[in-house]
Amino acid sequence: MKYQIKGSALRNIPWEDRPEGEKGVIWRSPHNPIIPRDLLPTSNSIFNSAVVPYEGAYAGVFRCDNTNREMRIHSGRSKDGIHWDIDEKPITFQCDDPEIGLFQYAYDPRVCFIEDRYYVTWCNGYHGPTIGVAYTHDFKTFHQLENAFLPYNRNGVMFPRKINGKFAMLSRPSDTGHTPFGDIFYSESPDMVYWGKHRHVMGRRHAWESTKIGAGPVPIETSEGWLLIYHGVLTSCNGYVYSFGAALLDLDEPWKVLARGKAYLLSPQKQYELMGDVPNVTFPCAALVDSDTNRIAIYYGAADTSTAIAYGYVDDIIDHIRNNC
Ligand code: BMA
Repeated sequence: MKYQIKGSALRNIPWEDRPEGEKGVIWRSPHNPIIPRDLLPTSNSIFNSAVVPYEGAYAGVFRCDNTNREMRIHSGRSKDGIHWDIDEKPITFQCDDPEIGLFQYAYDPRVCFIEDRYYVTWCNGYHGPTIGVAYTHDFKTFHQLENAFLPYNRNGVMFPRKINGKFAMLSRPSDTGHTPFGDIFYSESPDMVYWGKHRHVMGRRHAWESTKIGAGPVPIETSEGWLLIYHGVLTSCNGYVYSFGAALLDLDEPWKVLARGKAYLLSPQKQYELMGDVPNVTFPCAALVDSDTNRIAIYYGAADTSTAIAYGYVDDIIDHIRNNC
């Protein structure tokens, strides 16, 4: 291994070796999609979801749009990170303030362990989309906090530790619609209530991300900087195409981009990515890493319909970023 990952060993990380003939930096599971759209009796689709190691196994928060086509997030558990038990009922948040607790919709969750608890951030309906925040210790009771930002915002992704003594989050200011623009920003908070010191991190640059970008999984701390996997969108004559790529951010000042891959890591190419409720979407929201082997398993939503997984090595992704700047 060339590079160090800061974090724990994860011996039971989901893994399948690179299939013969596979040329990409990362590769898909041949068993994709690992979570089918109809896993729940009332699910129209299960995608753009977040998983974390939990008590020797895995837990997660899943975007399950229901057969009313309402967007909800559900808690789930898994022994192996592949086969999931997802609660049939959506998460109901405990919240002291009825103004914040008034639920409209929830989608695209991320989960981040910091210090002693798991923080969940998601796209929360509050007079338009903004970043909802909650924490849980057990994936049963979820305590909702203040929304992090004013509407309109999406893709709120926390860093897994305080940076310079403050909680830190990436986000992507947006609009009420499908947002034909979008750069990634950094904000910090002393208390998970008040967010400020906003910094521009990066905007659109390469062809595959020429319309907008948004942070994906929780950034991974490495000896080379924060590894950020992010989605990028291009507008084709047929609509949006969602791929994902990677960048390295400075460890102490994460709004400074050290390097950014020119080519995507993965783009919609398989049937389950090309066809579904929204065609041509690969949308990563979580990654598991094993600091002993530098293996990474990336979870991504496929065509706004099902959930898929891709594997690789963090070292190869870092080399891809640097060799392809
Ligand atoms: C974005 C979000 C994502 C979705 C994507 C493609 O704006 O709504 O949840 O995957 O569009 O439809």
